[in-house]
Amino acid sequence: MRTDTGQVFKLEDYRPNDYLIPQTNLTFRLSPDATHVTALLTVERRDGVSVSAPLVLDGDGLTLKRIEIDGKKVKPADMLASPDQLTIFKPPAARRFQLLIETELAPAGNEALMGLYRSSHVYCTQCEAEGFRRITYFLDRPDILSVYTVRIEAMRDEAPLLLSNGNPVDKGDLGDGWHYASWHDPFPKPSYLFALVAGNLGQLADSFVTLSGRTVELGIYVEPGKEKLAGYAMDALKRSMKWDEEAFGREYDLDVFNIVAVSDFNMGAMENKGLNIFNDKYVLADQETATDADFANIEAIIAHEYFHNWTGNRITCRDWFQLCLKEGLTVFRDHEFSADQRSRAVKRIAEVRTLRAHQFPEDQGPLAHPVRPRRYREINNFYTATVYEKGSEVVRMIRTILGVDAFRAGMDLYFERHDGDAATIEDFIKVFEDASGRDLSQFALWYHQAGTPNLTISSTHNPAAREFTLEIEQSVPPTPSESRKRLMHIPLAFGLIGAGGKPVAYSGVEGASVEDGVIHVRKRRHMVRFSGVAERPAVSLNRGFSAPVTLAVEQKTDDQFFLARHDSDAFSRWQAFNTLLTDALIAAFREILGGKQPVFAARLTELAGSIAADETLEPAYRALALALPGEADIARDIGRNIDPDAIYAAREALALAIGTANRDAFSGLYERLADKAVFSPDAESAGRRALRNILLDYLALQPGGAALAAGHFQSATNMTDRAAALAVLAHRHHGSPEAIKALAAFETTYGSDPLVMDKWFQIQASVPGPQTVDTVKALTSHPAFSMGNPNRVRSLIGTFSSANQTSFHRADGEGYWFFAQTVLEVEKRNPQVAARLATALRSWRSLEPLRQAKAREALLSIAGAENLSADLRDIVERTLA
Ligand code: 0A1
Ligand code: ZN
Repeated sequence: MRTDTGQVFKLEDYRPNDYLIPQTNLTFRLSPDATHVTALLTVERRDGVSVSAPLVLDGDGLTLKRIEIDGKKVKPADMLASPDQLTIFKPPAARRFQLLIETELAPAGNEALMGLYRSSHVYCTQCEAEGFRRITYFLDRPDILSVYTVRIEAMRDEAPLLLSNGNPVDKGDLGDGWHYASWHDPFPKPSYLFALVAGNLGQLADSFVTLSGRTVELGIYVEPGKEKLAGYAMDALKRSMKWDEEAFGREYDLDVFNIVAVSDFNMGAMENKGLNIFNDKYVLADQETATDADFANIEAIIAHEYFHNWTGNRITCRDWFQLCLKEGLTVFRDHEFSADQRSRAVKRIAEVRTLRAHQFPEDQGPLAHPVRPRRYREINNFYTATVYEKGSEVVRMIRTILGVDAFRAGMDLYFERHDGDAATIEDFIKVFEDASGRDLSQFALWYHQAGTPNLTISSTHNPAAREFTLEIEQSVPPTPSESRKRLMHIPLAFGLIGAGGKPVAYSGVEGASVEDGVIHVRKRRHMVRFSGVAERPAVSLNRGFSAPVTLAVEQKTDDQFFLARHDSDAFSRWQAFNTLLTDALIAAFREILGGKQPVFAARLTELAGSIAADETLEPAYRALALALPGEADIARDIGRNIDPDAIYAAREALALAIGTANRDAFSGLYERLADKAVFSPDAESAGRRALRNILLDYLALQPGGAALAAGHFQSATNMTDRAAALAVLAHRHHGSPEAIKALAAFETTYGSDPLVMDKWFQIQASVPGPQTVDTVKALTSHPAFSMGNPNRVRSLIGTFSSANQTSFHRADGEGYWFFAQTVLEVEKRNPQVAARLATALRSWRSLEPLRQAKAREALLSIAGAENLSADLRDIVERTLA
């Protein structure tokens, strides 16, 4: 485990290395405890660099076995080799030389899952961000692009399949039960994109003919016997390849494209050139074992990794500060893909909900950082919602500002100008400036400045002057190490809506530049005057969520109700209803704290009923509208002095009120939505299931609810319905005979399927109430649970700490204590997963004082542990700072 050195990496310190490595030849002789890696590197001194410049290579826990330069052994006096670094004091005077390095690794004991490791006896690698240095000494940084040739030798029994990046070039027998395969990747790439897989895996094969008529062989490799479960992923891959040709003009460039699913993986998946490695959760699916959400995630992640081939691989990042260059852009691309494959409006609402749930709290807490950070201690901790999700929103805003055509011209220029480069955010912004002639310098602050901007907006109408005025004021809150903020360029899409939901025309506008329904907010304060407006319109603001900001709008409740029924922008219509729900929940929270029973306006519960019944709206949209804001969302809107129990009570009260007011209608609709057709994972069928399942959640609080949910569970023909019913029983009827029976039946049926058991862990870890701390503790001893498997840890401990407000934040602090101990236990094996878990405590300062004190003690107990990893120390210290 890499312990903290206290070193801080700074963007301003970037400089190219003195050396390049244009070619890398690797030979792996695989064995679980003593794999030998021979790296033959062509090293080249950069022009202008002194011949006396030492060559300093990165390592991480390496054992050096042999080192030669141009075929001659390097003398001990001419070098310094530690597990974490290799220095050659005086490399040869010739500009180019050959450096041979042999290292020995023990993949079977690698529980950090970085570098070369084993997952269920399959050898695999994970090199982003700095895992390659756990394989051999190298210039392990993204601006060192090298052409790789890889030879893998293994026992044929143990590893009949041998894969690496690029195209296969050779294979054969070596005698004594050994065999080999060689791969060559003609595209120069950084070391973080290197990959190797060796093992016994089943294959699903297919092919794709590209735009220019080349045939690409496609392979998805999974645990033998599970090939059929990769069918949806394969279909998603082919759709992704086609879409990237149509939407971005991007064609695939190798003869083969392989995907391997492994069951131990730190993240979702990895875009290694020509050999994507996936967490099997994002590959394996059928109706029996996967939910509609799983299918949608598979489609999105397959697309994401595939799209990286151009945005990440062909054009990579100069350094890790530029991570958003590939991630924000690729998330934007996968969002657009999903929007085209599914319902655009529903997709947008879901994206915004995710952004608010994950990125807003990050941006508003101690871990806030710019989309392009300027410093880091541990880069693994910067694979964040800010870099990914906000990074995607920034790209979306560029498109909004430029318009679709100029945006596409900018993207074309990006691919043309930077193919083969390790590029920067400045390069990216420049292509859009050059393609459109616009000045994006103020806009670029979105990359450089942390924090969620706020817009305070009020309106006035002067009927005599036929003038409607919007007063808009921007502010950006201070964030760690950035107390003073500069004014941003915020593209605010809007609509003025009159009676009947028709757009209101205006004859002129002044006070801000307004183009195509977008107000360009650039100053601290704008008075935007619309002339020729006879009647007071309702204003629909931040349509389509055109900017990732918070709004404080002074708006009449009547207008909100009006917008929730009539806004022609689907996102804003959803937003209007969601705002009404949030306002009602916050009011109820205050009533509960004051010892009162909350009462909800009849027109709110009626509106919920009419949205549910509105056949002009797609079912998936109605399901999203009926999903009450989550407890954490409500907490974020309240802001401080949070009492999670009171929030929970407020939310339950509203769910009960809506269900009670609409019982018969919900019940009738629930019956009508029962799916009689053959199962299909398509978005439309999934939408009907989503609506029916949310209705079940409301009806479960009504008389006969437990029996209804139990019936739903028993008659379910797919995992979406089964898991939804199980969650309803476990959450709404905790401890009831129906819940106990269903949990046991589920365990019996799926006990040997780890991915399905993850759902069982998740459902139990999210049961509200103080008792769940004990349930989760007990489940850590369940035979299907393992502290060494990231999916299991995330399902049980991650769900408990980030999706169970009343239990994790138990008033006596027991949730925090258990959590702190568990984080330290996970850290011994896997520091990266532990550090990510620990972020669950990032909003501790918004809790009420007693919980705040207990959360702080738990954080301090982690911080005080000995030999903390760089990963965990970085998170905990920033959280406490
Ligand atoms: N580049 C991947 C994310 C990723 C990052 C680090 C990993 O190793 C620990 C794995 C994957 C993506 O964006 O999908
Ligand atoms: Zn990515």
